[in-house]
Amino acid sequence: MNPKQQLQEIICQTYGETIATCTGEQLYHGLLTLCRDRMSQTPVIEGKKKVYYISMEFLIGKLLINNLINLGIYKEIRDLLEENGKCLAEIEEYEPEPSLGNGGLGRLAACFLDSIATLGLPGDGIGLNYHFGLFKQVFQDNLQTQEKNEWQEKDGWLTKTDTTFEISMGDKKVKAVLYDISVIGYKNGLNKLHLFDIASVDEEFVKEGITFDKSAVEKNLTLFLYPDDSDEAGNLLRIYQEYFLVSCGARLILKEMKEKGYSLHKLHEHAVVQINDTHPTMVIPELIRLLTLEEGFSLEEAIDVVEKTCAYTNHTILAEALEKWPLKYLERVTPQLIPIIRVLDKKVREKYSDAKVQIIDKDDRVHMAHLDIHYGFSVNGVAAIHTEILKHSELKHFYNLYPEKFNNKTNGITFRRWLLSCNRELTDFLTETIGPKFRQDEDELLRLLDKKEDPAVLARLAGIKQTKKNQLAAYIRKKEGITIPTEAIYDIQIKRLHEYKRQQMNALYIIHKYLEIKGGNKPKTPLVFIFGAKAAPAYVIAKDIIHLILVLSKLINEDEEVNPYMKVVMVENYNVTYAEKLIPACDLSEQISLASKEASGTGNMKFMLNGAVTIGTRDGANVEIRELVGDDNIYIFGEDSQAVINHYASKDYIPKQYYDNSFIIKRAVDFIVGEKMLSIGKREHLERLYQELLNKDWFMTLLDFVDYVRVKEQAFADYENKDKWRRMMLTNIAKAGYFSSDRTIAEYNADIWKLK
Ligand code: 26Q
Repeated sequence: MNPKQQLQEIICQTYGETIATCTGEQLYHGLLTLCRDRMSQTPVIEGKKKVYYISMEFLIGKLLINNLINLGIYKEIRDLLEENGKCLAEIEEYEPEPSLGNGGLGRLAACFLDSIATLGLPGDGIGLNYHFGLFKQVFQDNLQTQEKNEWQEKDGWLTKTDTTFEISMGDKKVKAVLYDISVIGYKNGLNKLHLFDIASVDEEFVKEGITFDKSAVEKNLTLFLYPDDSDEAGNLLRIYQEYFLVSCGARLILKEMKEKGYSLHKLHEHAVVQINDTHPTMVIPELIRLLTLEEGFSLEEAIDVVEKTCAYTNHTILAEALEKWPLKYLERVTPQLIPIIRVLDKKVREKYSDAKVQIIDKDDRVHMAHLDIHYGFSVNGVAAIHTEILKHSELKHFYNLYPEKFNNKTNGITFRRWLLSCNRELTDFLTETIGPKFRQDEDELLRLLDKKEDPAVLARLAGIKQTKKNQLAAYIRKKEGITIPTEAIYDIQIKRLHEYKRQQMNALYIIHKYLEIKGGNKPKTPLVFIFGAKAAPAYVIAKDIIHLILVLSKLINEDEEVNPYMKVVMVENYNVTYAEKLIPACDLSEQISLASKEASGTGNMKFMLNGAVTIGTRDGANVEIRELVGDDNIYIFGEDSQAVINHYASKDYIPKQYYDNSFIIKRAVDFIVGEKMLSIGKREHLERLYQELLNKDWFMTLLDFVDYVRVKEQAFADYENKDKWRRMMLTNIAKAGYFSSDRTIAEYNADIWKLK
């Protein structure tokens, strides 16, 4: 049956309605039924070797439109709905967004699942089924507060399986239950995202906001995803979650291997476990434990097989994000792993005397990354510069031991979600202009370069950007109650709030601009500055920065003298769904992390693909974007990573000196604690931030600020040259093919997984 007829039948049978008469919610559920039915008839991807992508996070976003696209029935369904006066975008509003990730690392895992299936490779995700996921952000009095995020539906994508395991953690025992979400490749077969839960989970356990008794693991284990800076009390719970994930994952892998009739002695020929940052590192000792204890392996052989099966991806060089768990915590949560970790540590000590490469350090902390590097066969960074920093700086002692293990896999994004789904207008235009092949072969985008001097093509690109800005402005008016002009430059910074990402530098620029306008220096085209960012609940300075931006937004948007020329919006509860609306509307993409600190970034790639021009530092994948588009099609500023690394080494960066020596820095920084700000904002937060910038500024905002202002002014000036800007847009889109996660996954497969 064709999909149109099938949907009509589903709606008629379940609701006794037609497509024209049924409600949006009924249509949503009808479409769910349609997709699930078609997916259940899609063949599972098979092969003699399979990758297990094990991760604490899978930030998958809404699935309806993505699944329609990958099933190859999107256009038919959209047309049918339109014929009946319905709109898919409105129907999508009924779908809750699963919030199973913090940010980049989780979203990358989701893009990878899409690409693995699209390339027809056998590969499943293994993660946790957090009931309330990452918190929902709510602004109150210009401050972030946190609430639980209820995303699970009675009738949704998640299906309960009958796979269960008993998991022991110290004196606690829980029953694990497996839930699955089907992952369908673009016009290809089916893989799975396996999400483990506990049978005894108790949703009623949550009190105010997101507070709950952290000790009752049998009830709370899968309630929340831990935000990226845990407080003391949360550390143990985080370790319980990590161990639960890996123990379930390891059992599932061994179970599947046995079901397929493979010998576990050849595990590495049939399975590869990709460890997404150090969070699932305990899968290594857990696999060794299960193989020795339950499968009769000798310890030597178990270690040998596991070492050949596990591969590790590093996503960060921030010291505070590298997991080092106190041995005494692990003793409480996973006493059964301690003897194994000790053996693994001892074997390293027998071979290498260097204290820097030991697994257990002198303070009895277990360095999870060290475990991965010694007992995995591959270590990869996520962008060229990041891998170079790992090899020659952060992990250089390991690189000296195992140069052959190190490799780079520059991140990518799935074009199905970040182009086909979020930017229909651009997709249709590209199809018209360069043909449909770019959907499966990203290099085809290069053909757009032939049209660089074609005024009609350039005008169409500008027209599409305008359409997306109009749509975004309407959405922001509805969601945030803020009106932004549509004939304006949209400057957007959306990512987790972290000092190293330097939202505070962007905020200082906004102050600068505000004061310039007050002084009569008005921009030709109005400027709209948009932010979206969640701060980890315990990250004080990050929350102060949110306060700064929200107060600026109030002050500026209400100032009649200035608001015709600029507006500032911080969207509430930024998530994947919001990103899909913001990215296509962007003119200037803010990628301004302190050089050396952003491992890769993936938002930068999404913006580029949608025709935004980047303003950024020479950090992460910005470096590769710059190489691809050339200096004329990107705005680069600030000191490079080597200079930054040198500043840290010689401890010679003193922010106060920059403040004292620059009028524009001093003027902007002082404004934070000036009368105007204090009349709206809270002194405690603004003063703390002011002091931080002046006396610490660990991520060197003031170091790069003057150059940032210079380059940003240049970008805004260039925007006035319509042809020039449009050609930059076109070049960015055309060169974005390299950042398809299909390319990234093909490289993982060729160099690490070797599935076929
Ligand atoms: C660690 C310990 C305890 C609790 C939480 C954590 C924790 C959780 C999440 C530590 C780190 C994260 C997330 C890291 C992350 O998202 N990294 C980003 O990964 C992207 C994909 O590779 C890169 O593009 C980004 O540059 C990188 O910041």
